[in-house]
Parts: sequence; C-alpha cells; structure tokens
Amino acid sequence: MITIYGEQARPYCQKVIRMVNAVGLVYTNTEAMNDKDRAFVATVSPNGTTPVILDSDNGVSVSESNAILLYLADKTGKLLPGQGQARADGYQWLLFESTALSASINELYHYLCAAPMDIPYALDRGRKRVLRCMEIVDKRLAERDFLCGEVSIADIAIRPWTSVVEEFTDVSLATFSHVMTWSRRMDALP
Ligand SMILES: N[C@@H](CCC(=O)N[C@@H](CS)C(=O)NCC(=O)O)C(=O)O
Repeated sequence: MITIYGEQARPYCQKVIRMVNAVGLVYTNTEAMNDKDRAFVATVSPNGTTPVILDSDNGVSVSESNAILLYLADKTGKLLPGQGQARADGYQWLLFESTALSASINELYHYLCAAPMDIPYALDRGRKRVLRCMEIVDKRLAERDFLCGEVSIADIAIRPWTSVVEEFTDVSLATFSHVMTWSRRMDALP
C-alpha cells in the first residue's frame, strides 16, 4: 500500500495519483493532514513540500514528485522508458517538466494570484514562457503518440499541467491540437 500525503487536486499530487493508478498499485491519499502527518512530511521532504509517499511494503518514503515517479517505476518495472535513446528522452522530458513547464506555470500563477501588485512585465514574460513550453510539447507530440514513443513517466509528469494552461494564459488548449489528442489518450489509461 502506498500512502500519498498531499492535496489530491494539485498537479504535483495528480502526477503521483495518475502513476499509482497506471501501474496498478493500491494507495490511500492523506489529504487532510493532522499534526503527525505534517511532522512526517517535514522529516521526509527536505523542502517541506508535498507530495510525499510512504511505501508500506518496505517502509521507503520519498518526496519530490518526479523522484516519486522514478521510485514507483523502479518498484514496478512499469512506465520507465526503455534503454538507450528512449531512456535518455525520458530523463530529458522529466526534467523539462520540472525545470521549464511546471516552473513557468508556478511563476505565472504567483504573479497572477499572489503578487501584491500587477507587474505587466512579469505577467507577459510568464505567459510567454508557459506558451512556449506548450508549443514544445505540442511539436513533440505531432510525431508520436507519447513523449518517448511508449507511454512513460514523462507523460504522467506533464499531463496534469496541461489542464491548467488555459485558465492561466487565456489561450484555449485547442490551440495545441496534438496535446489535446494526447490528453484524451492519457485520460483513457487506468
Ligand atoms: N518540486 C516539488 C514541488 C512540490 C510543491 O510545490 N508542492 C506544494 C503543494 S502542491 C507545496 O508543498 N507547497 C508548499 C511550499 O512550497 O512550502 C515536487 O515536484 O514535488
């Protein structure tokens, strides 16, 4: 049994929930955390962030959503891209998700919803960076069904973010037609 600590609706937690479902693991989601849960998260996550998981099979705990995806792929032997180029592509797109796509969406979210004042330069820059990431993913998916050929943790990591792009940028997701088709493909997985 995998215990997932974190708010289910958040994209980072969604990545982990999609992963456990796709690889067929049983999980429980500890969404409303009590003091003991919060203390546990603080011990496991160097940055104090969720999601965090605890694997009751072996007592292993992991934080950082992409580290969790890698751990679960290793544990089950599923959704890790194959060898050679496919494996390298998997690492590349996983890091693209954390350093470009989710980073730019989080930055834009901050300037849209949390900054104490409107900063047009920051909003414009954030919006452009998010849309550029979407163009990159759309172009990649124009030539293949999944980012690394077969479905993998790279797809699992990216899928939750594509749901929030429209809301934050005011650009319809339909603009990215290959992402739209891929999203439906992803949502048909277990
Ligand atoms: N790099 C982390 C980021 C996770 C993250 O930002 N989680 C949010 C909740 S969705 C959080 O814990 N925020 C509280 C904080 O940053 O202190 C990951 O991939 O898991």
